Amino acid sequence: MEYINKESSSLYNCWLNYDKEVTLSDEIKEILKTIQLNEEGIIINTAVKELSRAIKKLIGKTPEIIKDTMLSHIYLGKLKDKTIKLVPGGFSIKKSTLNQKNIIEILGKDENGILNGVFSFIRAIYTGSNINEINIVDNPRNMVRMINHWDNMSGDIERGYAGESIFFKDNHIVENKSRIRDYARLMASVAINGIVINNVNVHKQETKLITDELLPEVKKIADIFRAYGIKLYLSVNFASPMEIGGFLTADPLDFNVRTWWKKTAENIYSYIPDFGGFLVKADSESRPGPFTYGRNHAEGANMLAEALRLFGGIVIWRCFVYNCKLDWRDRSTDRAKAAFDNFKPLDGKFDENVVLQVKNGPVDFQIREPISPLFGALKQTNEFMEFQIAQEYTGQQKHLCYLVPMWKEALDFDTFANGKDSNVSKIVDGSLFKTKYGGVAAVSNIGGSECWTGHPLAQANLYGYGRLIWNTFLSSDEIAREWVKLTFGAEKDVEQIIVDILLESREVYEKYTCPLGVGWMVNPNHHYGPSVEGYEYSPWGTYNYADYKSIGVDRTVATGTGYIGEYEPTVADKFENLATCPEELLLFFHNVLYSYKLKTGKTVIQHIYDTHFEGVEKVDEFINKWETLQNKIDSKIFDLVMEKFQIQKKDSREWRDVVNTYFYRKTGIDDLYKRKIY
Ligand code: GCW
Repeated sequence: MEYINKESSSLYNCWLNYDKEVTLSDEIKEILKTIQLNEEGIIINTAVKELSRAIKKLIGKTPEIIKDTMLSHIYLGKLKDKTIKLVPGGFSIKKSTLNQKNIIEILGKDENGILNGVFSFIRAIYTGSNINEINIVDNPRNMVRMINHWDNMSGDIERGYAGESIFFKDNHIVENKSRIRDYARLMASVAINGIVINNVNVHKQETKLITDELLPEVKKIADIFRAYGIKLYLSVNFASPMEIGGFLTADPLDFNVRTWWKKTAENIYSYIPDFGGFLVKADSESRPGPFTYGRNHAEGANMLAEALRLFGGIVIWRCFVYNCKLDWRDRSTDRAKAAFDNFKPLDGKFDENVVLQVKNGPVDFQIREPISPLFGALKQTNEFMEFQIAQEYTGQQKHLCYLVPMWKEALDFDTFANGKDSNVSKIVDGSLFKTKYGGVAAVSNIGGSECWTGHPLAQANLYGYGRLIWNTFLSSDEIAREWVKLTFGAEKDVEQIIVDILLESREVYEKYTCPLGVGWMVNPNHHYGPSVEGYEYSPWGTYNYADYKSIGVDRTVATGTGYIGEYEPTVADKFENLATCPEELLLFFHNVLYSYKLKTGKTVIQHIYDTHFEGVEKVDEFINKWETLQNKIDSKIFDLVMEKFQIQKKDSREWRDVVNTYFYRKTGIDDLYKRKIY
């Protein structure tokens, strides 16, 4: 891993970069000199440390920490006032007076709440809020706010685009854990409270993470996380009883197998008393699972749930289950249907401490997908949303793609599962169907690169993810603005330029890549760069059914795969009907002629040509705008972003040319404007 001089690197400090000019009134400066604290606790200690660290930068002096004071001060503690409603992790911040002195109270529902309150207070200062009138009550929307790492013990990260793992190296857990501490701090600052440290594809070495050989080191990571209010979780191999337990079976109904899991859980909790639980990918992409024994997913998950229940742990069972060998010539088969087909019949069959984790779209983290129909279809099962912060299909942290708008769209989507206003956020937070666990998880985009995310602007996705799942009512614009202010400072024109670029970036990426929701036009396996017919599991022809006349996957009930029928009727009708189908998803749901007219009056083929030209022009615009920031922002960030933009410039042209040429040759239809198509 790279050596990093942390204090001086704005790349490394991300949005916790406190070396910025902030104007504070004398009154506030006076308050910041003293912290009053009457409680003890591991997380409270962290809160005090974090607050002191920021204050030192703000007033050039470490605050005094005392039990009792008649002076102006910040008060840190748990909320006692019953009139304010806080949920776990929630907090209130208020300026008031006591004995004629000014005070600011940061009060948490619990220790986590105090830490969240402290980070929120620091954020308020650095984003230029009026601290003289601060008065906040803030509760999380989702109780579980997770990050999933796809880190392997070799040090590689599956779909990692920002360097090597910060947890593992050469099949060991890293010895120097200071970077892990810095990471926990970053995550706690956006209220993440759960982290899975290893890949859902659990290989031989990672299978041992739940054994005495590796648990002493895993414990050290859990200890670091705990101080930041974060629980550690592990991905486990369903076949562990065979791989490390010496069994000949992993059958979930086998008594000895169940006992083995119980003992294993007990042992884990002896090292990590607040261990979060297991994340499981089973019977998917060649991972072992209950199917081998003729058992279903509920039987598999419930076995693990039974082992964890006594200790308060949960099983997070992924729904990314599909048969990658499907024959695409049979038009009734459809990968998009797989999660629903596997899990809908099991609704209500899972134990109380099992959560199903569902990817936002039915296929796989494409730049544009409809919501997975499992949101709404499962009515008696805990359900987490799974997003991907890592940009596997969205430019791999070489291209800029601010993903918050996409996540917001998914969370805001109305499923009509319980009548109108049954939006996805109400399902994943547990409120719509009164399920016990609510939460959101996302695949991490960090690694050992100095700026953590490879592309410095991809930090906005990491930050934005945390902020959005805490408060799903925040807009993409508000989140972008906060991040820019915290990272670059409060200069108005800098803020506007960067916010504009971020907000446009997803559509720009979409323009020069996959049109109208068709998806999958990437190179097989590594998923970077254009290949119109590149779907790796489709040896029988293109995934998107493009021929010389038409393009798109017919997923209608009337003539296609029937996938649309998995939605509630109100939603299904909208998608089924060409006139009401949202056009950005047209080719996800329908196969249409190239001459089909869109609402803009353009034909589909002309839309493809135009958007590909426009996308590339937009990248050039981004570069021009970015150039105006030279000498106005940190030069290392400026240079690194410029370097990435140059890659995006070159590669967006490749996308444009490959896609446009493909369709020009396939259809023989000229571009209306006779632009050069290679
Ligand atoms: O998107 C696919 C990825 C795999 C990944 C899988 C999953 C971890 O290409 O690399 O495996 O999804 O989500 O399990």
